[in-house]
Order: sequence, then structure tokens, then C-alpha cells
Amino acid sequence: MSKRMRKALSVSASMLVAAALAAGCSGGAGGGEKPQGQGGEEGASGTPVKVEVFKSHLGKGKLPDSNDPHVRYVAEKTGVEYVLQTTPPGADPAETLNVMIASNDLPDIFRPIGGVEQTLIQQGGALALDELLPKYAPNVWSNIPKEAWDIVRAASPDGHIYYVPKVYTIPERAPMIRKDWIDKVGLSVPETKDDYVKLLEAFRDKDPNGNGKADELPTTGREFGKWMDHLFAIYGVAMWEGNPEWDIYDGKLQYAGITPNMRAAIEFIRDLYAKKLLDNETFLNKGDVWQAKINNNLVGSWYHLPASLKDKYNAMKQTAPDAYIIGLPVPKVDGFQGFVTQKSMGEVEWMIPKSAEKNAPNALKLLDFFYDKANAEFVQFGIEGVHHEVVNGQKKLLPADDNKPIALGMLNLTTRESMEKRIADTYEPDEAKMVMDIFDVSTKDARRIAGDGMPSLVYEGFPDIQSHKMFQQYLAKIVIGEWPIEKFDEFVTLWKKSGGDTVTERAQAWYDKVQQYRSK
Ligand SMILES: [Ca+2]
Repeated sequence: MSKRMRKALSVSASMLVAAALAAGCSGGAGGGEKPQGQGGEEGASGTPVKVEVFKSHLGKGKLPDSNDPHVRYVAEKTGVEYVLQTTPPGADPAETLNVMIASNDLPDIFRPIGGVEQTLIQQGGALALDELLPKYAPNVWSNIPKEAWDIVRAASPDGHIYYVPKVYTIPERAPMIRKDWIDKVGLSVPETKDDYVKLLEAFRDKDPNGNGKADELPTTGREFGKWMDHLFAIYGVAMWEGNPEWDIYDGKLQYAGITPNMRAAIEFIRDLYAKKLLDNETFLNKGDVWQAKINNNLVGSWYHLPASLKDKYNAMKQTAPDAYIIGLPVPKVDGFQGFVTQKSMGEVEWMIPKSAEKNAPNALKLLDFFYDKANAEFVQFGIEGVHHEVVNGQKKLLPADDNKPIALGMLNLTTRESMEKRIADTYEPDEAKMVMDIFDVSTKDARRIAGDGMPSLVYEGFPDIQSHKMFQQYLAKIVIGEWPIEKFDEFVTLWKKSGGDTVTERAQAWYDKVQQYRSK
């Protein structure tokens, strides 16, 4: 076992022991180290240097090989040939990475998932990028705002930059509502919570989908209470895909799940459920079922990503040619400041392991290609005939296919400008306007939460709090009426006792650190 590995295990004995035993210690003395030479192939004249890239959740398609035209194009431009790797079929991405870390067999650059970045940083296995980024990835360095780099620095114990963050300067998620349904029931866009409830009642009772059946689901959500953030938003609850987030309540950084705002939101949602204004299958809905309901013109109001409306909208129009979607402004209610939760920066995107230090300049050169605005067209459309076709002089993206090679994408920096371009490139002009109008509404209501970029490290030792399991249980049982609302107070006490107080202290210490960077 290598020194690094021994240190890692002693730092966090509970972590990854099984994985280490399974994969890490088979090589005898020094078995944990990467063999010399790997990652250090200095490109002999004209031959591109190989860089292994690991990315999970690639979607449909097969991994490209060395002769792939996309790989070749990038290699010609950068001198770097990317070797794309992903999670084996059926395997859990976070577990795959944990095994790689434990066996010290990481690629040259990878996208962490499930908090593994903190494991690596704590173990000393992450490469500090502060000096390397300006030198080898000037576009990455200058296109990502200083504020985002500060959040990354505050997430490490020694203030170094150990990863390239995702940056999203417009709110990516939004409350949405069917405008054609509003028109059909003869009402207007709701301004207050009471208006909204009245509208949902009309959706329930007035057959806005016109099939003569009372089959409308005025609003809906998914299992574990996910994707119904619009209902929590009314009460100023910081919420991200059904997980309570961290924001300033009562002058301090706190878990939104235990606030009076959350109590009020749950009481409201419980009422919607009792009146069948909230889909009574909400806590059973898997993603595909939820999507089918929206596609089949059964849902009036929901919460999701405006940028990925295309398939849903096309499906709706099959039976509802007048279908039209608008952004729902967060309805106002006395005593609360509603908002759409925005997380913009600090989430981890790319990381280079220390074991791949020798190849880091090449990995960064590769990354920089994707952040260089001069390559935006290629990054968006890839290769003609594979990733796009040209129709009437316009590039159109082709659908993904299991037999087609995947084009590596490494850029994750979205601004209003780049979103506008992406929407214009992928939607018909009238649809593009619809989508950008939704962004306009949600942008007005969106607020970056104080906990944006907080590292998962604050949860260390308290996996049940990190997974929000306890919250989800209380939420579901109270909303469906199995438990009274008073049980929420029991949840607050239980959450604090079972580690919540410790996590809150750590979160507040992190927040103080971020403030210090900001004032510099
Ligand atoms: Ca109907």
C-alpha cells in the first residue's frame, strides 16, 4: 500500500475501505502508484499526446475511437487526442470513481460526481491548478468569473483551486404553466397564491384539455417530492430538485428544510394534495411517468428546465396544437418573500488527479479548446453527417443514436448569451421565443442562494442528513395526510439532534470563509 493510500485511510478510516480492499492493494509494495510513463507521453513530432477523459452520464452513443473524426479534429487543433472513458453499463458512476481513487488508477482529467472530489482533496490526491490554469487554459481561466474561483478556493482546506467549476449565470430551472389552459378557463396569469389556487381549481374542474374527462392534474411532482420546487418557492424555501438547500434565514446560514418557511410550504402543499390540485401520485411518479403526463396534456403547471422543453412541447402539440407554455411568476403570499432558487457557481466540473500531474498541461490544453469562443461552433455542432446536418444553409443537430460515436463536450459555462444561441440553434424561431420568454420570467424571480457552492464536506459523518432521507419521509407523510403538520416540529428536533447542529456549524464556518474571499 502506498504512503498516500495509508494516509488517506487513516484520515478517513470509514471511507472506501471495502473498495480499497477490492481494488487497491493487490499490487504489493507501491501497488497504488501509477506506472511510470503513463500520462507522460511527450508527443513525438506530429503525434498527438493522449489524454484520458472520464465523464459519466454521456447519454446515447458509443465511445469514439482514435480514428473518430471528432477526436481527429480536436487533435489537429490542440495536439491532444482525447480518449473518452465512462461508467461501465449498469455501474454506479460515483462508485466507479471511488474504486478508481482507491486503486489509484484515475484518468488524466475527470468529472467528479457524488462528492468524490472532496475525498480526493482530503487525501491529497487532487492537483492544485492555480498556477497551471492561466498558463495552459487561459480561456477557462478568464471566462470563469473570479467569484466562482473564490468559491472553489473556499471549498478546499488550503485555499487552492482543485477543480474547474460549473458556471450558470442564468437560472436553469423555472416554474412553468400552460398559457392555453389559462385562456381556456377564462382566467389570467396568477399574481398571488390565492389566484394560483383558484386557477388550479379551474384546471381541475373545467376540462382545459378538452377531452370531456376530469383527468387534469393541475400541478404535479415526482417521487421523494422532487421537481415541485415551484410550490416551495412561494414561501421562500431554498430548494434544488426537491432537496432543501442552504440560505440566510433569521440572519444566519441555515438548512431550509427546518425553517418556518418550510413548515408553511408543506402545509400549503398538503392542502393542494387534499383538494386534488396536486397530482395524488406525486410521490410515486418516476421521471418517465411524470414526463408522459406532461407530454399527454394532463398537467397544467410544473417545474423543470426550460432549455429541455423541445420533446415535451412537440409531444403536447400532437393532441393540443394550441399548446403554449409560459413562465409562472412566483405567486405572492403575505409574510414570505418567494423566489426561484438559483445555483450558479462552485459546483465541481473538472478535476485532475495528482497522479496525472505530468500530463496536466495537455489535459488543460484539451479543456481550453472547449472554452475558447473561437471553437464555439464546433463545440455546439460537432461533425457534419454525424452530429449535425445542414438544411437550407443552417446547421441542425441530429438525434443521438446508440451506434453513433459520442462527441466529447467539456464546456459547462452558460450565460444568457450562450443560452440564447443554444436555443436559437436547436428550436424553431417561434419556439425559441417561447423558451426565452420563460427564462425572462424566472430570471426576474431568481436569487442565488447563500449556500451556492458549499462543499459536501460539511455533511461528513452524517450521510442521512446529506441524503435528505429524513426530510423526504416527513414531507411525504405529512403531505398525503398520514401525519399531522405538527409532526414537522418533531422532524426539526430530530434533524438537529442527529447531526444537523454540527453540519450547521460547519456550513456557517464555510460561509464566513467565502465572505472573507469576497471582501478581498
Ligand atoms: Ca380533461
